[in-house]
Amino acid sequence: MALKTLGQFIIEKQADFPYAKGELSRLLRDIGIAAKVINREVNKAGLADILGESGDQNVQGEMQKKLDVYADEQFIEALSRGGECCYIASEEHEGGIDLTVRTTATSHSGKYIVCMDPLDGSSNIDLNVSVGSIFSIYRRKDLNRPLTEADVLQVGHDQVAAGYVIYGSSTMLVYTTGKGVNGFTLDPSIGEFCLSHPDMRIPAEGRTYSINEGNYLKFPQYIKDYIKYCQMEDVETNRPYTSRYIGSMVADLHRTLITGGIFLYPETSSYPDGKLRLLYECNPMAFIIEQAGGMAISARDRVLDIKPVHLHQRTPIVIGSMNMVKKVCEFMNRPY
Ligand code: AHM
Ligand code: MG
Repeated sequence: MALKTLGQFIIEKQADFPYAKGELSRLLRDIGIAAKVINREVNKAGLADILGESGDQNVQGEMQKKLDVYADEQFIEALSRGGECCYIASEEHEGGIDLTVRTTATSHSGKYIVCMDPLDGSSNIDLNVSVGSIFSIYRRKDLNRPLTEADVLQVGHDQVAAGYVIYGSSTMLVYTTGKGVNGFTLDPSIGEFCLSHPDMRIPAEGRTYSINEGNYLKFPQYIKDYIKYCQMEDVETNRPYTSRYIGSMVADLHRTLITGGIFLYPETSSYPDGKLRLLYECNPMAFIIEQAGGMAISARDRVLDIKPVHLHQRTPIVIGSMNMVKKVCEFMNRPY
C-alpha cells in the first residue's frame, strides 16, 4: 500500500470544509514542519550541549530546560512565518504573542489563534523518556477589530483543531479537526509523517489507570475510593486494573488512546485546581479523546465546556475510555 504523507492527507481532508481556503491546512503543515525540527533536537538531546536547564524559570516558576526554549522558538518561528496565525499563547510565555502588532514584512491578518505546550513532560528529557508537543487551534472571532485576550480565552468546544506530537520510540503526530482522529508516524528515511493510524478510536473499556499515586494522601476522597476500586479483584470487570504512569501527559494519553484506560490528574491539597493547564494541555487532549469516542471531565464540568478566565489556568482532569470516566462520575456523585 502506498504511503500517505501528512501533507497529502491534509490537502485531501480540506474537502471536508467546503468554504476553507487552505489556511488551516497551511497552519497544520507549518506545525508538522516545526515538529520535525524539534524531533531532530530531542533525538540528539543526550549528545548535545543543548541538554540541561537553561536557568530561566517559566511563568509557573518551574525551571525551563533548554529544549523547552528551543521547541518554543521553533513553533513561534514557524507560526509567525506561515502568516495564518494571529496570536500564540504558549505555556512558556507569561503573556500571549500578538502577531498582528509585529512589524515584520509579513502582514499578520491570520485567522487562527494557537495555544501550545511546546515541550510537555520536559522533566523527562534528561532520562530519555518520551516527551511531547501539544497544540490547540481556535478561529479568531472578529477579523475587523483588534485582537484582545478574550479572543484567546475561548471555550474548548470551539477548537477547530488540536493535536500532539510524541517523541517516543518512534515519533508520531496525532490530530483532529473535529472529524475523527488520525495518527502519522515519522519515517526518518524520507523525513515525512506518514498515515499509520487512520481513524483512531479509544476502546470504551480499558484496564489501565494512570495517576501519580505518590499524591494519594492529598487526593479528594472520591479519587481515593476510585483508586481502591481499580485495585479490587473482580473477574467480571477485569479488575484489578494495571497501573501505568510515565509522568509525560502526552505519552500517558497516547497509550490510553490506543489501548483504552483512564488518566487522572485531580485536584490535590497542593494543587487545588489540579496541575495541568486548561488551554495548553487539557483542552487539546480532551478534544482528541472525545473525537476518538472517549470522555474528559474536570471536577465539575466537561473539560471542553470550561470558560477560561486566564491563559495559564489549571484544571483537574479525568480523561479516557468512556465507561471508565463514567465510573469516576459515579464516585463523584454527579450525572454524566
Ligand atoms: P510540564 O508542562 O511542566 O512538563 O508538566 C506537565 C507534566 C505532564 O506531562 C504530566 O502529566 C504531569 O506534568 C506530571 O506531573 P507530576 O510529576 O506531578 O505527576
Ligand atoms: Mg506541560
